[in-house]
Amino acid sequence: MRFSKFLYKNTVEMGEPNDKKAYIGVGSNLGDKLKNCLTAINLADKLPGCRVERKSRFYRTEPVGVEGQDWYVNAVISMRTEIQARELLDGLLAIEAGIGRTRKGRWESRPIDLDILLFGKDVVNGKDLIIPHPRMHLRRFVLVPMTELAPNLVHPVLSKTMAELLRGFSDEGQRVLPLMEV
Ligand code: A4P
Ligand code: MG
Repeated sequence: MRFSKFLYKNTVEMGEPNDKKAYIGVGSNLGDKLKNCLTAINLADKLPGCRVERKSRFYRTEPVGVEGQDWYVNAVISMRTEIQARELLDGLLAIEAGIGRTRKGRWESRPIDLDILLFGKDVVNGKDLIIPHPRMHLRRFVLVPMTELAPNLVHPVLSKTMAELLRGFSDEGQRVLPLMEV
């Protein structure tokens, strides 16, 4: 019995290189925010080689790092994906453009923002792509939904679980409230 379990585990691991679990941060603070998020999640599920597995609740979140912006709607989804992180980023950028996002300035209000938070245990430090997302551990609007989905998941650089990263984090200036309508 023990032996067959061992064999099974190895078989699963051998099949994994092309199939990673990615976590994507979804956010909107312009237009019909919830609808924009739902549309983006639907389209992410249709990207070639990608399947959305789970989604967190939606949250109303205080804008972080910007003055005078409307509150955001934020969520996190997990997906299984057979494509490379770079291809996934291109797919997410195309979804953002399709929902009407244009880029004028950094951290401007946007109908949709899709960030790759984690891509398996990969650590990427490219010019256009950094994984884990370099600010995810500083943001309650990411850590609250991440902890809801995967409290024991370990951040591959900081070596702390999502629940540990969230613990003791003050909500001052970073309020995150469940969106009751969903
Ligand atoms: N890029 C590099 N790494 C990644 C990654 N892991 N995932 C590059 C996605 N993109 C990544 O992003 C600029 C470029 O970052 C991309 O073209 C890609 O090549 P962007 O989405 O155009 O710009 P941005 O979102 O304005 O900048 P950035 O730095 O991604 O901002 P953040 O960190 O996403 O912060 N407050 C609340 N409550 N909720 C929010 O969702 N979001 C922001 C934006 C600020 N405050 C917020 C929220
Ligand atoms: Mg972004």
